[in-house]
Amino acid sequence: MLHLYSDSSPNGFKATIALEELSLPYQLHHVRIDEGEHRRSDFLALNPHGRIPVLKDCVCLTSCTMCASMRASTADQTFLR
Ligand SMILES: N[C@@H](CCC(=O)N[C@@H](CS)C(=O)NCC(=O)O)C(=O)O
Repeated sequence: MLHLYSDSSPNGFKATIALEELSLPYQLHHVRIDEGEHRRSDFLALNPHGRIPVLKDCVCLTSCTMCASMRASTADQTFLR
């Protein structure tokens, strides 16, 4: 199960759209930027830059590389079937 930490924002939507389009199962953890939750220590442990989106255990620095990684991952799965 993938864990996405995100909020309603352009970069956040990139990640949720990619997950939905690729039919990947995930759990969404809402990080409320307006309430400063992206500056809390538990979130900074996931991303020291304090930016969403974060896909836990994915070494992706931006939402674009995150989406590319998801796509590559599903392509591999399709290839293995
Ligand atoms: N290059 C990063 C940018 C991420 C980014 O700037 N996210 C914004 C929301 S769209 C954010 O977390 N802003 C909070 C802040 O800068 O304090 C990506 O594409 O993921």
